Amino acid sequence: MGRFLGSHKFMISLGIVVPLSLFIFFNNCAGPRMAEVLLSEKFPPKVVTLRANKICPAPGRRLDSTFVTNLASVVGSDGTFLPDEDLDGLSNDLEQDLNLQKLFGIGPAHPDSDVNHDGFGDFTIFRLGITTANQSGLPPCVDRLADTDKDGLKDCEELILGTVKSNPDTDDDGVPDGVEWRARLNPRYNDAALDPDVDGLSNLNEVRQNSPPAFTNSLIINPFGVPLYQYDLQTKVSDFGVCYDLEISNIPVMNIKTGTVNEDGQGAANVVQIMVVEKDGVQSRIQKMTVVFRAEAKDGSRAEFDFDGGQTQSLFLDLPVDTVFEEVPR
Ligand SMILES: [Ca+2]
Ligand SMILES: [Ca+2]
Ligand SMILES: [Ca+2]
Ligand SMILES: [Ca+2]
Repeated sequence: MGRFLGSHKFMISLGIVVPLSLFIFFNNCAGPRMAEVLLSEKFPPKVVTLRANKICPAPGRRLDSTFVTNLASVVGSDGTFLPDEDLDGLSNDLEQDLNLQKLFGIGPAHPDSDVNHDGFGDFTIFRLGITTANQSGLPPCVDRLADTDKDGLKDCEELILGTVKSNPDTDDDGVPDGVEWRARLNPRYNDAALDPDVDGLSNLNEVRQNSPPAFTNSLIINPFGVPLYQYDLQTKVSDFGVCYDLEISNIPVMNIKTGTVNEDGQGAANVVQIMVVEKDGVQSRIQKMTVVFRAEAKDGSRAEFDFDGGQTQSLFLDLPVDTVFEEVPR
C-alpha cells in the first residue's frame, strides 16, 4: 500500500503532494494487541446469506469470476468492518473527522465529495490526497455519474487514474478496476496472484472474501472469528445453456440506520453488490445487481432471488426484513 502510494504516478501527473499525515494513515497497520481491542468493539455481530439464481452469461461468453461486497462496510487494515453509510469506501468514522472534511471536502453523506459536483468521489479524492485547494486543477467532468464499463469506477475517475473506461479490468488480472481501487490495490498492475501480506491468500481471494490484502489474516481474522464471505457456485445446465446459482454467506450486517433508499441505493442501511465478470476470450464484461436490506435483518437470515444484471447497470431490490428474510437455524 505504502509502496503504491509513496511513488504514485497519478499524483505526479497531477502535481499533487500527499500530506505526511495521510501517508502515515495509509501505512498504519495496527498490531495484534490493538486489533483485539478494535475487533471486540466494532465487529458486526450479525451475518446473512444471499442466493442469486439464474446467473446466465451472454451467448459466446463464459463466467470468469464473481465479487460480492456489502458496500455499507469498509474493511479496515486490521480486518475490522466499519460502517460506511454513503457507500463510498470511506468509513463514517473517518469522514466525520472535521479536519479531514475541511482538508478534502469529504463527508459521510457525500459519496461524491461533490460539494462542487466535480465527478470525483470522496474515496478517490482522499486516496489520491487531493486537497480542496487542488481540486480546481482536476479535469472537467462531463457526465459525473457515468460508469461505462460498470466496474465501479466512474468514467471521470478512470480518466485521472489512467485506467480504461471501456475495459472493466484494465490490467487483465481478473479483478475489476473499481474493485481493486476500493480494496486499495493497483488497477493498472497485474497483482491479483500476489500475496503481499504473506498469509497464503492471493489478492484476488482476499478481495472476494473481503479481507484486507495488506494485513496477514492469521494474525487478526482467524483467532477472533471475523467472517470471510463464502461463495458457493453451482452450475445449472438447461436447454438455454449454462447458467449458475451463487450463494454467498457470511455477509456482515452493518448496524447503521438511515433514511429511505434513493434511486442510487444511497440512504440504505446495507447495500450488497453482486458483480459477475464474464469473458469472451478478449475482454471482460460486467453484469451486476444490488440487494438492499435493513440493519434489522436477523442474524442468520437468508434471501433467495433471481439475478438480473443484464439490462440495467444496477437493479436495486428493497428486501424488507419482515417479509423476505426468514430466520434459519445456525
Ligand atoms: Ca463514507
Ligand atoms: Ca468504470
Ligand atoms: Ca484488474
Ligand atoms: Ca494475502
